Amino acid sequence: MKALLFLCLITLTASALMTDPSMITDSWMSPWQQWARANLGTLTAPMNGDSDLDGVSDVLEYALGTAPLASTPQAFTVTQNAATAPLGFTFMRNLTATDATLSIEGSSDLLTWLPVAQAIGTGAWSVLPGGSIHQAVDGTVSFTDNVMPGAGSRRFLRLKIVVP
Ligand SMILES: [Ca+2]
Repeated sequence: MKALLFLCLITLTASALMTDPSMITDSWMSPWQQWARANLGTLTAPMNGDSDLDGVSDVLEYALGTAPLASTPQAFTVTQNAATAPLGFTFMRNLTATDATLSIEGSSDLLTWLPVAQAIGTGAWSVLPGGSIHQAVDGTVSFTDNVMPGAGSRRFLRLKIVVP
């Protein structure tokens, strides 16, 4: 009799899970899915979507901690103290995006990109010999390249986000 009672409980629990999405606990979802459910109302939001049509993809909004349903006109602040000073930029890192890998890459021609700094999950930034980076406690990241712009040369930086 006790075994039969146990099986009935399992059946009821499974039935409740299939019909009530609120029964899905956060521990079953990836950090991206938790964020998407809380901010976009769905677990299946496409990462490359742009729910607020501000030009910042939803996965980038996730990694930067910006609101995906309210326009974020400028997610980055470019820093360059003088025309001959190294290029840099500042942005906010979402410290709860534990499944995101952030990579800063540099290029001189927009064709070949080389990594200059990377942070995986909540880990610290690893910086290749290509710049300096500082992350404040609130997640504000300030990166400064070490490539000095010269006459006729160009330098581009980008932030690449990878979420599994
Ligand atoms: Ca957006």
